[in-house]
Amino acid sequence: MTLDLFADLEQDWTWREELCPGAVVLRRFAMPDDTAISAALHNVTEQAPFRHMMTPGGFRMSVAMTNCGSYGWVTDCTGYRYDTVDPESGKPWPIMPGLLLKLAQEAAVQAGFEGFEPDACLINRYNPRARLTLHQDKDERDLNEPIVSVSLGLPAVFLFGGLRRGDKSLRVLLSHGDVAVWGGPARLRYHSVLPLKEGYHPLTGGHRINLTFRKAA
Ligand code: MD6
Ligand code: FE
Repeated sequence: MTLDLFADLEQDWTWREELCPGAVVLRRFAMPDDTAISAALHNVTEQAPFRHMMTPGGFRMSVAMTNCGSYGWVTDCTGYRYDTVDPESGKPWPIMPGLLLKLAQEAAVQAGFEGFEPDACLINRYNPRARLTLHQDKDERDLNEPIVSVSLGLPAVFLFGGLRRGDKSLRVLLSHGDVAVWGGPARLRYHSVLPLKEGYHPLTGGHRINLTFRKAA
């Protein structure tokens, strides 16, 4: 009797929410590893600190960013690109920690995308009021590959739109440990993150951290 009770409880630690064909949120999927993920991220940001990049239009991004993996996403006055080198240091981006790679691959499989081999992990850090304006992710070479997005720390409202800029969007609250995976028919959907509300989270303090794993090259 007791054993059955535990078996039921153990199935409730993560659950899935389909947003639309090709997009799913695996709720709390990253939570069991959160402290180890945080330690791995500190190691990365010691080598490649967070910085506020400039958009091609000349605006300083409110979200601070860095990368790990063979390729890093960068923006400057010349445009957006993936680069093997951190422009701040002139050195390759830090290696993608094995724990992060494994997490991204397990999430991709759970979402129905087999054989995902990410070579880029963009790390976003949100302070209160930081936000991400409406965009599509289309700088990757093979748009058949999904994106795996891990949220840590303070929650944020994610707006998940359609294939055209003006399409109506879905409001999704992304909380600590949630992993969103999208690809296939959802891969080019517009999306944005609303300004972060102030708060405190035991793991990240006053921040939200988001990791997006992609196959860039
Ligand atoms: C964020 N994420 O959640 C920003 N893009 O901080 C993204 O822009 C994003 O979460 C593509 C796929 C998943 C994402
Ligand atoms: Fe995006």
